[in-house]
Amino acid sequence: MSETLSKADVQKLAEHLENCQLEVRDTPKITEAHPNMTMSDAYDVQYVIRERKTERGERVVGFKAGLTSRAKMKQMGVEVPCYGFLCDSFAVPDGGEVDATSLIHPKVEPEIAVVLKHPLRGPGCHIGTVMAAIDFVMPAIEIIDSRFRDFKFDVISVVADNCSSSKFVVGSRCRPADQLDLRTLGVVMELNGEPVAFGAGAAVLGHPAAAIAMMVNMMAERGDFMPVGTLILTGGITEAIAVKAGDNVTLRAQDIGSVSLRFI
Ligand code: OOG
Ligand code: MG
Repeated sequence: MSETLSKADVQKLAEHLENCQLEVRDTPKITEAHPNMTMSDAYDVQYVIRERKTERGERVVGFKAGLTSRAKMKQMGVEVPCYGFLCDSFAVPDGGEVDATSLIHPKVEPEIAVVLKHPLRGPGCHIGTVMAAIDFVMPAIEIIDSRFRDFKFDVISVVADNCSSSKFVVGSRCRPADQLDLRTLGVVMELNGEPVAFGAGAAVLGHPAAAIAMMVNMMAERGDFMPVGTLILTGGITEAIAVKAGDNVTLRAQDIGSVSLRFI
């Protein structure tokens, strides 16, 4: 798909969306003002946001898949999976605190995360290559915070907005992938001690490694790849749950331990 936005418009939209994140304010979805924007334009905007962050000294430590489960697609009304980047500044320590006033309207989602021991490059990346490249698997809670008003967007807007990326926390019990069945690996997410979301790895495109292969092949279209040591969030297994100051969130994952955080 070719681009319809000028370089100046891409820069302007990237600056606008990143400022909404930094200044904790929402915005109407950007396709309202740019109805002809393409997916390629949207990734151009996302990559400029990435450049803006790295130019300020942030490090890209990983990538995330978005909208890879039916539950997420249904909740957001968007049926197309997408990917975004994760910076070191997004990381929250396990058991740590997140200041709810630093976010617009945060939601949490249970995810399976992996770290790579080999680089992954498309095209032609498949589950087998991905499994061979995984060093270990960890439970993760992703905190998403769309910059769009009322969390309402289309796929073009959400890709430009780095797929709502905001914060993430990963567990510290690292298990090699060959000791786990990522399809049947179960997760229970608790909000203030109440179980609120349940699922298993297969909810993510049938197998979390399939989501990674898909991302790698999409990245290849832009000449991008995943280096050794990349952290990957494979996508929300269940619908995302809204949170506010005072909430405690714990994810209990089968065989790979638990991870938690608190909103203050
Ligand atoms: C888009 C990001 C989706 C996931 O895991 O599906 C995502 C959104 O729902 O705001 O991170
Ligand atoms: Mg997610």
